[in-house]
Amino acid sequence: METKVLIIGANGQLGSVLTKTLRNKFGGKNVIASDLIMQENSEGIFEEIDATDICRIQEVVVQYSITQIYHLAAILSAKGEENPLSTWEINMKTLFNVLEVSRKNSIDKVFFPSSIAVYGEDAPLENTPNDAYLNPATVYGISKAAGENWAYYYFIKYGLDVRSIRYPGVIGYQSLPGGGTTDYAVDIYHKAVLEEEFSCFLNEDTTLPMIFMEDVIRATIELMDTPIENITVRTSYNVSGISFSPSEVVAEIRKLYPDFSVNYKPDFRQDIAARWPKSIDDSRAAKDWGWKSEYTLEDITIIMIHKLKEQYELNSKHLETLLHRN
Ligand code: AKB
Repeated sequence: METKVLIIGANGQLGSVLTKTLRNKFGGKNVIASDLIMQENSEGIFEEIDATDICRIQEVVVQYSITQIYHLAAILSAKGEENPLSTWEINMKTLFNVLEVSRKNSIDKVFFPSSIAVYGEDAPLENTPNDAYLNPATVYGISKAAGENWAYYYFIKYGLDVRSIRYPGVIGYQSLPGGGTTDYAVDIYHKAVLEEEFSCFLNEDTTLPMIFMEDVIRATIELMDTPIENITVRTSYNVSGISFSPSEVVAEIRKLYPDFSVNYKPDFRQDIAARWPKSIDDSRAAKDWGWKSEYTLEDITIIMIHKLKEQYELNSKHLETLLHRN
């Protein structure tokens, strides 16, 4: 049977890039992007879906004879703390809806992203093992830890092939993150290219696990392509890219922008970051499906600066053309 993919949360930081990759892989007509609203520049097949509405998910799944679902919609760590109960409600309800529709429609494979946010102070925070104790301190982390267990439950009880990765902070030039504790690591590159001062909401020495967009997309596809018998982790796989602190990324950026200026104003996100791992042991992913990250901080910095410069120059040329059109 032909693979037909539904992406829920396709407008997001990862969703927008993953949608393009999956369209290249499976063909445009076989990948249905969805989110709360359709964006003006949206390309390809798009359906508006509020994932808290199970009937709407069911409708789209039947309409397109969907065989795989990527459920990327969630409220992230920092934003989630503004309203813990509604974050829990949204993150869990959307997951249950996806799991239930998938079970009832015999969906082949489901992808559910988890996060390094599932860990807390009781795990070793250096080289954190896949099966370390989980005591998350944010509602986002609690919802991801619970989600991992529900993924496991649906696999054991119903044989639903749910696969998951604990994403580190994702860095990419293609899209912007929103509401996360690791968002600074994208914003900082935008400020550098715009030659503006950067105000960092974390302390300069706060080391966190991060991953480049190209790596995280490849990890997701590799996991989804892995033969079912090789998958031994049914909660979620640790996947590591690189680890760095704000001061380390600043040092890299200053190799290209020596005058780049930064001030540190740690806020509530510092307390979240302080309880997260500094580095991740991803040996289970390496063993089961050959995972290996390909980008260093130096690589990421060079690519981010180059691509963002290109984008800002293109945008200002486009603006000039628009201004002088009449
Ligand atoms: C966040 O900062 O909340 C996310 C994550 C690490 O899951 N980027």
